Amino acid sequence: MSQITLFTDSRLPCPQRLLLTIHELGLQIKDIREVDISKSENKRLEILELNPFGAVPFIRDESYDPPLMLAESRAIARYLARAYGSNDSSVSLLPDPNDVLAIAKFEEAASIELTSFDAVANQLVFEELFKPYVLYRSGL
Ligand SMILES: N[C@@H](CCC(=O)N[C@@H](CS)C(=O)NCC(=O)O)C(=O)O
Repeated sequence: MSQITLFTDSRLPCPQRLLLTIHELGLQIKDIREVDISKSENKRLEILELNPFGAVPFIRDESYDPPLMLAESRAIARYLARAYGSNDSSVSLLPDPNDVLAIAKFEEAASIELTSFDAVANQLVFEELFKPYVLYRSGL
């Protein structure tokens, strides 16, 4: 069991990106705190004190003193893979740190995901799924 608290709204794309990593690592999260974005819980003072960006996901890892506070789903995913994943490069989620070619291809894929895929897919999911859901819930 890790010493990690995950602050998330599990319905949303950035948190799901991280949940996928957690699932792939088989990592046990000590505490999962759901922060309901549709109720603006991410803008509450106690959340802003932990993450001034007021966005999810973010983590607190109490394996350290002081605890590590980390935001940004991709940064958290890479941290978890490095800190809690296997060192065996045949199963690791990250490239072998000594293999420059593997690192180059990993960085290429990561950049494509960020700039070409997510830039479009995130907007599409918001317009097609999240916005109608919020409008439906508010009776509009
Ligand atoms: N680039 C960040 C973005 C975090 C982010 O924008 N999260 C969204 C959910 S997908 C959020 O919390 N939006 C509410 C807000 O920013 O007010 C990541 O990958 O974690």
